[in-house]
Amino acid sequence: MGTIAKLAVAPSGWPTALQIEKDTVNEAEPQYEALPETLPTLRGLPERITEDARSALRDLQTRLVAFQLKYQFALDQLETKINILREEFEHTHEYSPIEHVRTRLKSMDSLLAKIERTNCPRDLDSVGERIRDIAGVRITCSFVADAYWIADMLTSQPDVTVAEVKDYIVEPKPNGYQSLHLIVQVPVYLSDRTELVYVEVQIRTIAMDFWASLEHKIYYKYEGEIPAGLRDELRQAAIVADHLDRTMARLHDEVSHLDGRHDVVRHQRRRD
Ligand code: 0O2
Repeated sequence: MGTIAKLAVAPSGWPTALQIEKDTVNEAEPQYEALPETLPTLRGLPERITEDARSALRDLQTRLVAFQLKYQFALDQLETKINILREEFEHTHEYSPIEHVRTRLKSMDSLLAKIERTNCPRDLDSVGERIRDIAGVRITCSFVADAYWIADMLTSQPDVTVAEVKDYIVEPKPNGYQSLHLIVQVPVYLSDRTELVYVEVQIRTIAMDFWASLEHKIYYKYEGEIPAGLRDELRQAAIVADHLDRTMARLHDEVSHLDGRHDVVRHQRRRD
């Protein structure tokens, strides 16, 4: 399947924690489905549509695909950067702070919903400037310290510009959500120009990711109106996940004292 066809059917959301088990660990290959019958196409238009209207629609379709493509290219670039960091680190230290990497392009439905919700003007320039999570990368790591370390390694690269940081690890959302969110811009070099493209990078531990995946499902199941009892249980579960992260980090640090290799890694991290 060519890139354009793949883009048109990119999945609407992030893979869930349950799907992660099926994926190959440490591989960042997005999954695409077969081309659906419902894909917007010019073939189904009624005969009476004028040639001018057809040509306008064709032009719109070309511009929309080009718009999506640049986000796919930005994702490809970030994925490559992350894979290089992971492979180089594994080679040097026989250890990687990066457990899983997932990417997604926002589906057209959720993009249109967000345009509506945020009263964004309906031209592609405004959408590209205001809606900054059309392309998303989610990185899962073992320990909280790794999340910051990965963020530092990525954002210290000269062609990655940080536009926004939301640290829901230091300040979790009231519902218990924890994650480190970065909005970065990366240059995409096209045949006749260079475009700076926004990508949302979410970095979180496996425990935070497990919680967020389940909460996301529950949120959609109840269409945003989660019953109070369930909300309380989710908050409790977030506290348990946080406790697990702290315990695992402490145990890891304790064991690291017995393991010179990890000592070097931790020491370097602190120094950086
Ligand atoms: P999806 O399907 O994951 O892409 P907004 O982007 O407008 O919704 P904001 O304030 O601009 O929100 O950005 P923020 O807070 O950084 O959140 C963006 C993304 O973070 C969300 O994208 C979710 O992926 C994730 N997220 C934020 N808060 C929560 C939460 O309480 N629970 C869970 N499970 N995920 C959260 P989308 O577009 O909502 O969804």
